[in-house]
Amino acid sequence: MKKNWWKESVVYQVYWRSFYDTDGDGYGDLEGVIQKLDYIQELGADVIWLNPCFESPDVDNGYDISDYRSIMSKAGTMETFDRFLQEVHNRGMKLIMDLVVNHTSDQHPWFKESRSSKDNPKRDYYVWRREPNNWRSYFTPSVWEFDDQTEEYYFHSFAVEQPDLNWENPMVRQEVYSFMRFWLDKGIDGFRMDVINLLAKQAGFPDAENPEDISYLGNNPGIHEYLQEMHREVLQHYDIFTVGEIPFVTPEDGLLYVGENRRELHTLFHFEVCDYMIHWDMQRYKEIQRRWYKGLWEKGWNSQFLNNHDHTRLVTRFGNDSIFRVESAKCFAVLLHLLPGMPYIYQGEEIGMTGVRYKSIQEYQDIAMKNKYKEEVEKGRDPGEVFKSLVHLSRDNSRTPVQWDESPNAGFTKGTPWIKVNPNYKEINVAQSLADPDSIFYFYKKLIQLRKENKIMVYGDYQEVLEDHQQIYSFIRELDHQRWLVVLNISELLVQVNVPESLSIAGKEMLLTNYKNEVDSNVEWALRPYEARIYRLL
Ligand code: TEU
Repeated sequence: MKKNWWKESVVYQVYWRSFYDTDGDGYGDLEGVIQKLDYIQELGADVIWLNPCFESPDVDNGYDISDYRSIMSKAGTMETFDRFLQEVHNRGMKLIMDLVVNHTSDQHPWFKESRSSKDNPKRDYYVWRREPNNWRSYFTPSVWEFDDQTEEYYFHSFAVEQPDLNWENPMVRQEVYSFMRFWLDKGIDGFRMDVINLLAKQAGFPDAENPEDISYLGNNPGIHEYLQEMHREVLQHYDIFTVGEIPFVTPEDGLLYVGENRRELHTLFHFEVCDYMIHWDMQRYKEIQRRWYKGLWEKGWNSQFLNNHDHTRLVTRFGNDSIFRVESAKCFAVLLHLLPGMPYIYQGEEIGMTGVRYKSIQEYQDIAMKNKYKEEVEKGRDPGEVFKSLVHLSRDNSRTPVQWDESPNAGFTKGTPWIKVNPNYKEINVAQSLADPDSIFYFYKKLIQLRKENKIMVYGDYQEVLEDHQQIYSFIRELDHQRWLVVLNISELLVQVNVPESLSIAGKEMLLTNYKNEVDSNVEWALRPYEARIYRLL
């Protein structure tokens, strides 16, 4: 199997506005990330994924860009960015930025021109139609917004303030390639590409049978021609890494984006788990991993994640964020770092931060949640019911400020945080984690070190065992003459399993576990709640 630096990397995601605020405006900033780079380096991460920090009216937290060549003032200046990039490289780490080119902000000069008149040379930079169809967007009941100026509708896959670019227009593509080169020539190490398989639109925009299933937004004919052109014109000219955010795809579709002979992207995020699994579902998760391993292994590279800035923190959504918070956090860490693919750590995951429950919709900031709340209440649903139905998957669950210590606002800011700090910061914070040798932080550090020293975690074949077990997730990784066994009890139960001789762990070296001592049982596999173990069989 082809070896690449990025395949062997662990990525740490920095949602800078909630990371560390150095100027007291209540928003994290790039200076704050610079001041915490030693912390990220100590964890052992190789690559930093920075969420968008370009000029933006900030309607969707930076995913609505109005100038692709400048830094949002909340985040800092271009000088801060250049110093940040230098400091990342000085520590031997790499930086990937967020490429948001399916849409811009409606405040981008391109859109201001485009909506000004039908004859404007930039009219065709966006998607205009005289008649809407019945499609809905991620954030609104319709993808079409009527514009009084020219009495036509423009297309938006997300908020009305995020009009989609028309990728059929070669001028648009060249504009994008030009500013991609601008950042790559600065020395960044790649891109995380936002909803990159939404660029091509369905010809003729036919009405959908089920408008609620928005998969019509993505994976449409023409998308691979665009990405192969991007590869030809930009990506192949740099030693970089790319990961595409790619919803609505099967492993077969996914391989068309990341196949090593496709000359498109290196890796992808698929959303079969995060977009559809509300709570932990063992059999469903195993089945998804099985299909993607079979579909991609030795042909394309997958990613492993269970939370990010759009998806609720994993201990709250899939684990146990109260009595077994530490055990479940460590258990899922082993799962994500031992499964085939690149592991991503979302800021705060390494200390076991949890989701949040604010008391009212007014305390939430996320446009997706606020839009959905408004849409459902306008349909006449009970506001209280609607609110309750939205809190579990609200994106704000993972956007609360990083909890650095027990000081006011968890040491995140000397000002008023843009979003309320999770009230559990006195129990859960970085200072406490760094002071405790058995903390989740040091467990992640050990896992990452294990990966640096053992390529079996990167290139080892994967073979599941006990496929049908409801609580136990177990598999073998094998490379050359090495064989590792991973055993995870992903439940709150004490689980005892009689296993065949081939899986006997008697006398086998235990490489890592999240429990101090062995459980006293005469059954070979006896595992406590969220117990995780890695054995060297050969
Ligand atoms: O997210 C797209 C999005 O809506 C994700 O929540 C979803 O899980 C995924 O695409 C699969 O459907 C991206 C950004 O991550 C998000 O923060 C932005 O709001 C959005 O695009 C628009 O740029």
